[in-house]
Amino acid sequence: MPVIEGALDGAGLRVCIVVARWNEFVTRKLLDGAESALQHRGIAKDDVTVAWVPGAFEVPTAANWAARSGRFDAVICIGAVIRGDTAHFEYVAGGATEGIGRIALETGVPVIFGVLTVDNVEQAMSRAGGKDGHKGEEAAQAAIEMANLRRLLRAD
Ligand code: INI
Repeated sequence: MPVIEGALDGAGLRVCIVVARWNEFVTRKLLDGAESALQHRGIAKDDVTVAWVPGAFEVPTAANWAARSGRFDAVICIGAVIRGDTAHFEYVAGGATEGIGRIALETGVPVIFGVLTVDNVEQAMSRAGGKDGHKGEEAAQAAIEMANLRRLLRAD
């Protein structure tokens, strides 16, 4: 029975990171972790493109452009949606989540969900290199694994 996994070897892969400026004190930490993890796994700095967008709601738009460009083996989406007192959270978080998932399925390019959807700043910080890990690093690893798995599985 064949069992395959994407290797965590980034050599030769080209990655686009789309990052939201909203809550930049969190998203910059996630970006730093993602960039470090990509380099740690062998991706050259010149093979990583960073695209800033206003907020998480705009992340899928830019991710869609990047995924369809043919220039990247994976797209990493980074944002931080922090719950406030209004329904805005649900719309922004829901829009980003649905959009990112749809682009991945429609394009076949790995589009990785590195968007925090949390109740407060404390939860965000603990997931951006604090006690609950580093979602930026995790997103980078997921991107490499999926880009390599795609090469093993896809028909074209
Ligand atoms: N964008 C975020 O990335 N995080 C948030 O927490 C957030 N909140 O809370 O409103 C947020 N809103 C902006 C949104 O992403 C768009 O940039 C804006 O609505 C313009 O389309």
